Amino acid sequence: MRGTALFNLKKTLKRSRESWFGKVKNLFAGHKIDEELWEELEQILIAADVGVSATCQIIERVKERAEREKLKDTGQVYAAIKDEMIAILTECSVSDNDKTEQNGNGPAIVLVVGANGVGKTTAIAKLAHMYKKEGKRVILAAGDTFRAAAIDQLKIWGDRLKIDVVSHQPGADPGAVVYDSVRAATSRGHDVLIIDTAGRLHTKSNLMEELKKINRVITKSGGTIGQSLLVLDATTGQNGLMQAKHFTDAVGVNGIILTKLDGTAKGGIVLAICGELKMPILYLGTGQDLGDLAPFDAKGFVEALFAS
Ligand SMILES: Nc1nc2c(ncn2[C@@H]2O[C@H](COP(=O)(O)OP(=O)(O)OP(=O)(O)O)[C@@H](O)[C@H]2O)c(=O)[nH]1
Ligand SMILES: [Mg+2]
Repeated sequence: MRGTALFNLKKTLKRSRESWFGKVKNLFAGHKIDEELWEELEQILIAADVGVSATCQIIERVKERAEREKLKDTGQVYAAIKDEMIAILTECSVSDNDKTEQNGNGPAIVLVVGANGVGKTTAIAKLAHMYKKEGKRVILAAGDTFRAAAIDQLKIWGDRLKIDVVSHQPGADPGAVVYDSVRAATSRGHDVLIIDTAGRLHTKSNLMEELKKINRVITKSGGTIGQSLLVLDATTGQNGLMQAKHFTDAVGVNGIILTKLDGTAKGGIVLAICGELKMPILYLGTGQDLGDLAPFDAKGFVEALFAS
């Protein structure tokens, strides 16, 4: 991970480190390796939002390794905890997380879904900014037609970034917006099309049906989804994991953007996502500005979580 990115992540994870992960280091200072140590470690990890599944996985793996390698020194066990966390995060990550290669003549399509208020529209602006800096021609689709303000919000980002936004009137069929955006992106030769979607409709089942329909419309209009990204808000902790299942069933999510990591002491949620959802985290949202999006890197993340 590059120097500044690591520095920003260290800053972002300050609260998680001070509240929880710093305690792991203290726990090992002057403690012998016994059952009490494992129990205290378990309590800290659960409180840090690591989740039951990932916590058990970490402890089992470290215990096994401590026995196999006959580790006596608590410093070695402490290092093993970090190694196993990196291993868990690496196992659920993907080596090639850039699926924004174009599809024939059409654009690479990125569909962004998630519950209301988690940070979808902001994440779309950040992604658009990132792709633009890479020299890609980006276009946005205002697929959240449920709230008039949602369309305006995306248009404001479009103006700021000097990027086209395809939109219809509030209350219009999102499928029609998506259809037009795929056609527009194809005929105007855009490289990447990013589609915003609603986070809330009258009922949850309406929302899931709408997302399924958007999926079908993309195929009908000649496009293929490169990435379906689920946005989760780190401050909602374990509740976010419950939401994930509905979205996964509706659109077959292939990666996660975890936002608002700067606003929580529960950075451990990253391990819970990997442990329970087995889905790769592709980006971290670390603030409200355009540059506050960090590509996820397992080693850099764990280093920042335990940094002194
Ligand atoms: N601190 C912080 N705030 C964020 C981050 N990402 C988004 N936000 C803020 O969260 C709020 C909601 O963000 P939106 O992007 O509007 O969320 P959304 O998912 O599009 O919301 P709906 O369209 O209502 O479903 C805004 O005030 C954003 O500035 C982040 O990484 N860090
Ligand atoms: Mg939005």
